[in-house]
Amino acid sequence: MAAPGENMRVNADRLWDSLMEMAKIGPGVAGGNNRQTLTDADAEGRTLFKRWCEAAGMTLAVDKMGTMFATRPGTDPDALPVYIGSHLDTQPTGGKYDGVLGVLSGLEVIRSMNDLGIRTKHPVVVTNWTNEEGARFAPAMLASGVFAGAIDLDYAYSRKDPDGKTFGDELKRIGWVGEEEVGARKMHAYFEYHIEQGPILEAENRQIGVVTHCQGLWWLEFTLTGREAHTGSTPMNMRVNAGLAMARIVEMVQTVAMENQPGCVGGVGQMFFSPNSRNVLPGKVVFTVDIRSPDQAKLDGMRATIEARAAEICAALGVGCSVEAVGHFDPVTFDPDLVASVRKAAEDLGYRHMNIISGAGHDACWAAKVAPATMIMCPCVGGLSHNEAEDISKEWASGGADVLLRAVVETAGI
Ligand code: HGY
Ligand code: MN
Ligand code: MN
Ligand code: MN
Repeated sequence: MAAPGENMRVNADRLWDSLMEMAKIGPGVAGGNNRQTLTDADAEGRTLFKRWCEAAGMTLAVDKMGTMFATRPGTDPDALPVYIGSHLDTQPTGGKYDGVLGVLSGLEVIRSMNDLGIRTKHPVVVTNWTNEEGARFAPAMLASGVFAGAIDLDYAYSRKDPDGKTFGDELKRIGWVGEEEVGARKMHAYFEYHIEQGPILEAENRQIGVVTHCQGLWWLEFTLTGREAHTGSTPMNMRVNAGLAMARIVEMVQTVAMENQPGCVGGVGQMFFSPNSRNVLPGKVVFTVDIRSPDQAKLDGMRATIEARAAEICAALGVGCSVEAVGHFDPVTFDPDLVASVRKAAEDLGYRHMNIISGAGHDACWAAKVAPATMIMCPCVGGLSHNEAEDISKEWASGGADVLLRAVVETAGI
């Protein structure tokens, strides 16, 4: 048995096989996955993960948000656990690795510690957070937000999907409402391993991203009120056109993000027209603006500018305008000691690495509010994610998991 610290690596083939096995559940239409939160496919993936965790000697607990915590005991039962977490839910046209890599690499760390005969002082817990994506129920990182005390449990249960189904009803329907109070657990440390979902690591030919920060975000849900009217017979000067207002706001968001370069992004990914008929001017348009920046002042400044300009655009068109912040967290600085343990592990393994700021949001962002937390990243092909063509190599996958194994063992202590 290799003692800890020598040739201590995960089993790359076993990790890859588990990723490919999980990818069979909730397949997409173009090689990726559609395993949206609280669907039957999500339930199937949870059951598979539970079976794998129990086979690795872990015991499972579930909290009232359905988050799964699989525990491997430590030699000191009083020591706070070291957590490894991410998510098994996917976008509707998601890839096979976003979130899943982090959960199954956590399982692989346990499997590898079993193989290597490593007994850590602190227990180690592998976590599958419910509804990280926020695609079906906004906001993203919902369960970890409740865990961190930033989001109210009842509010989370009330969130509705586009079909009007509530989070609470769907969680009950799939049979994954746990007993545990959300946030009752205390963490010694939290690690999340994730694909970069951007182009930097691949472009810089680095295998490991040492994640020092994560940018903050606002999700602003706009509801515009126009007047339903015939698209053919209504004169142009008589229209109260919510669709036109929406188009001008989308363009304005792009302008504001570009005015705030470097380091800001903004865009719109979801919109609903009502009545959504080809020859009826919309009476109501609902859409979500997603803006992000690692700079707190720029992030909040963009929000203020966008809301002010949107009000002007709507006033000029006689369109009603209301906006609700349905998602938010401030820019995150990860724990310097844990960041150093990730960097040291990459150096000991001889993996090319670099510091990086996470462009995407993660459950680690909420975990960092209640415990020392950090992240590890690997490249993804072309920086592409939230696309069924999302792709990584087996080497990239296991390289980050090797770093995770070493950083967790160092932090959990022997
Ligand atoms: O929105 C995000 O950044 C994450 O992918 N849910
Ligand atoms: Mn993710
Ligand atoms: Mn995602
Ligand atoms: Mn804030």
